[in-house]
Amino acid sequence: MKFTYRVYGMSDSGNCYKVRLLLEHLRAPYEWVEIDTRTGVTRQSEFLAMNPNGRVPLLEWAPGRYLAESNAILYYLAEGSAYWPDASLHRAEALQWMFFEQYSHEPYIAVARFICTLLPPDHVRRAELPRLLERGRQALGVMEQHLTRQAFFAAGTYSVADIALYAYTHAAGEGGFDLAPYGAVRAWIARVESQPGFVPLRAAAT
Ligand SMILES: N[C@@H](CCC(=O)N[C@@H](CS)C(=O)NCC(=O)O)C(=O)O
Repeated sequence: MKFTYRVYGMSDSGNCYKVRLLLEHLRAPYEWVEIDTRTGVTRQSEFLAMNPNGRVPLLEWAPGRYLAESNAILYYLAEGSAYWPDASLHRAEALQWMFFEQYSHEPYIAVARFICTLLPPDHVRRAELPRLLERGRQALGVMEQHLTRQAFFAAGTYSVADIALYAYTHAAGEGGFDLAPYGAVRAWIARVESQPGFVPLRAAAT
């Protein structure tokens, strides 16, 4: 019998949502194991045995075999599907935007959202917000520039690069970002949300 993918993830996390969104697009069966990272469970030995880096999402792709890092999981699941481009240059473009997401986008937009939504209003980490907002706006500006010329991030067609960037961009308002000045980004968000199999961030996990 074929093994059903098991995803260890936190429903409210954009990194975990990326994996769920792709699995829904692919209509692939999967089991979702809800992990509340705030309890410290990802830093306990049982979880560290599965992912020594102590983070979700984590994909169990075969019994006892695990893959971490949201964008690596996207690549693994998308290969051979319409969500991973065919041409090598287009695959490289997808990777370019997935690395951009992890280095120039997620560390600012996701972290601002984390501080605003999960930490108490008087938390000392609020002091980080001005810098996070400045850097996050730079990332949104780069996306805006690209999206004024192309409908999607790699090869002009919807791919895992869009899934990786959509996860935290559409929720940027929760981190204090105003998307109003980014018209091309907002139009792209609407295009992503009209893709077959799309599910919103807060849909009940299966
Ligand atoms: N680069 C990783 C980031 C994963 C990550 O930071 N996960 C957070 C939830 S969004 C987490 O597990 N935090 C728990 C912890 O750091 O203890 C990815 O893209 O998967």
